[in-house]
Amino acid sequence: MRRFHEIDTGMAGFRLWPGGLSTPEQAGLVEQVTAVLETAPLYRPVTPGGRPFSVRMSNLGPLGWVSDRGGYRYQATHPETGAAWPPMPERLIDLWGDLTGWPEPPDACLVNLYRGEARMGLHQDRDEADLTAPVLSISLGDTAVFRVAPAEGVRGRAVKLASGDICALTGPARLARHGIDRILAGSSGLIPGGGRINLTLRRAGPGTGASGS
Ligand code: MD6
Ligand code: FE
Repeated sequence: MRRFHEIDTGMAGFRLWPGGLSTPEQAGLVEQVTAVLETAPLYRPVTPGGRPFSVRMSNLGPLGWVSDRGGYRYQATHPETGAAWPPMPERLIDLWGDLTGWPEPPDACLVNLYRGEARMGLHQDRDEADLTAPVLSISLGDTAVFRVAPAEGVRGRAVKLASGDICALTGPARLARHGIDRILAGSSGLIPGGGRINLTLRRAGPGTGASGS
């Protein structure tokens, strides 16, 4: 497992690999993800309350995270095209293994695109079958101000995530509240058209038993 920095957030388990991807690796990943998204176009989901997200989303892999009037869930198909999500690039599956050491491969990769004023409110990731499996997050393009808070009503700590940085929520921090306060527009030229792409890798479906779940 590659060495990481443990960031003090009031809960153990927030791991950061600053510059986890080299500039050529970042560019390659953006190119690969952009190409594969031609068959799974980015769309703007709505919250269960009917409010549109400011972030545009799509997914790669067997399962994809979706939100609509029916709630939050994972499903195998794109809500607008009805097609299966495209496969996850092999590079991402390898990164998950190297960085998390989790015995099962990721089965979901959420793609978030932030442009302009897009942000993401504080939330917990808890739609996965096994809440002990880590969540691995890759930042590409403009720097994000990521907020992590150990509990409700606590402001928590802001951590800047620059292009190529990789972080993970593991252990006690797996259920930390977190969100994106804002994007520092123009801080990177990596994404054609500007903005930030975040790739979040997860083990969403039930495990196979290899991890004891
Ligand atoms: C984002 N990330 O970075 C949103 N969730 O755009 C997340 O919501 C997230 O970065 C779980 C673990 C790591 C994350
Ligand atoms: Fe999250």
